[in-house]
Amino acid sequence: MVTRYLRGILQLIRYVFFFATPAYCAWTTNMSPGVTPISHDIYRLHMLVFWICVAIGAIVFSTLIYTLIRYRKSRGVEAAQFHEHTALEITLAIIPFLILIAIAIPATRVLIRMDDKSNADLTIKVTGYQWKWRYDYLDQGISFFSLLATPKEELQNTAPKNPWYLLAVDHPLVVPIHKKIRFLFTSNDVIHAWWVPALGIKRDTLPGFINEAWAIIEKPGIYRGQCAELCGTNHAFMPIVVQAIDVAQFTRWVRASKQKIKP
Ligand SMILES: [Cu+2]
Repeated sequence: MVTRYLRGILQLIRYVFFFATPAYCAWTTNMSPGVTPISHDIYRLHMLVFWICVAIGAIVFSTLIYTLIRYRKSRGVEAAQFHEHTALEITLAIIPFLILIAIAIPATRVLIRMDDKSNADLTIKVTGYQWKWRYDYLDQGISFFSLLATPKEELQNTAPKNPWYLLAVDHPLVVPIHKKIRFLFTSNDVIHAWWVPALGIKRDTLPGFINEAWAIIEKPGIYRGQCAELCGTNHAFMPIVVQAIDVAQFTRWVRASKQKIKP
C-alpha cells in the first residue's frame, strides 16, 4: 500500500517535470552505473558520497528538529551560555576533516586510474566542430564526420518525434568491446565537450590542445551522449552515438569501411 502510494507520488513528479521530454522513458532517479570500469568507479564514488551526505543530513536535521521542539521558548527554556569549549571545538574541527579524508582517498584513487592510458589496443582522435564530431581511427586509418540525423520535419514540429529525437547520428562511432580504447580529444574551432555518461567520459575538446581518456566497454550496445560545452547556435544539435560491437564484427566493419574509402 505504502509502496504503491510512493510510486504514485514519484510518477506525479516525473509527469510534472519530464512530461515534455521525449527520452522520458529512459529517465531514472540516480546516476547510471555505466558499462566501463571507470564509470563503475565513478558510480561507487558517487554512492559513497551520497550516503555520507545522507548520514550527515539525518544527524543534523534530527538534532535540529529535536532541539527546536524540546527546548522551545513556550516551555520556559532559557538559552544556555557557554564560551570557549576547547574539547568541543577540536571535535567539531576533526570530524569534518576525517570525513573529507574519507572522501579524498577513494576520489584520488579513481582520478589516478582515469589517467592511466597505457597499453591501449586502439586510439581514436575525437575532434569537435561547429556543429558535428569527427572521428579518426589512428591505427586503422579510418576517418569520418558524425552528424545529427534527426529529420527536419521533427525539428520543425511538423512530424511526430521519434524516441531518439536529437540523439541520433548518421555515422556512429563504432568501437570493439573488451578492448582498451584511448581517446584523444581536440577541437577545430571553439571549446566543445565530448560526453557519454555510460562510458564515464566527459572531456573538453580544446583547439590546440589534446585531452585524453580511455574506456573498456563491457557490453555491446548503443550508448548516447551530447556536446556538454555551450559552443554556439547548434550546440544542441551535435549528439554522440557510440556503437559497441564484438571484436570480430569490428574487424569486419574496419575492412568494409576501408573498402568504402578506397575509391
Ligand atoms: Cu559543441
